[in-house]
Amino acid sequence: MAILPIITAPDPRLKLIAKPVDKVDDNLRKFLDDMLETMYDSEGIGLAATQVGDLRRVLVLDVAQKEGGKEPMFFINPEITWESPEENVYLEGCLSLPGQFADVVRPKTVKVKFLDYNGKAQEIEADELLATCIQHEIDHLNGVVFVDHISSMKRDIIMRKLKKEKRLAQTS
Ligand code: GNR
Ligand code: NI
Repeated sequence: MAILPIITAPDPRLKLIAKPVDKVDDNLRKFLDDMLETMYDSEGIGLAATQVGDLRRVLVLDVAQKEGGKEPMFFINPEITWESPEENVYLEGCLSLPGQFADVVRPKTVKVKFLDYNGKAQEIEADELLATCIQHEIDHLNGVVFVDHISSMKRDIIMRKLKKEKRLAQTS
């Protein structure tokens, strides 16, 4: 197991489009285990491969984390097959935009098909926080971050803060 460095914005690698995985093998499972360890270490509830500089279409989630017991979930080649017309607003954050938060509107419920940790095809219906988190992570695989869903004025304020923080971190 290993903790992987997380890429923070602005960084061109966060805009890359991930490529589908063609085989679920031990090499991929080792990477998924490392992603999960990285996510827990950073106290996140989700992590997409894009955030650790890898272009495979995989993500890990654990939205139960805050209530105690661990409930890791692994999604390989996830695809949203249905979105509810009903929407929901969540105050979102992102490990790649540290310290930044904004309200994001998304479909409240989605159906997602994917391959699981063993390479078996699955389809689930996700609601509320799980639905928000899955959509946030699939966005990462498509080079999209949560601030791409908010007004350009709010996005500019957040991106300016992140650029300034990076500049300060480099020159200190
Ligand atoms: O840890 C995270 N919390 C979170 C809160 C609300 C909506 C989405 C998220 S995902 C985020 C971890 C992360 O950046 N995943 O890409
Ligand atoms: Ni994120």
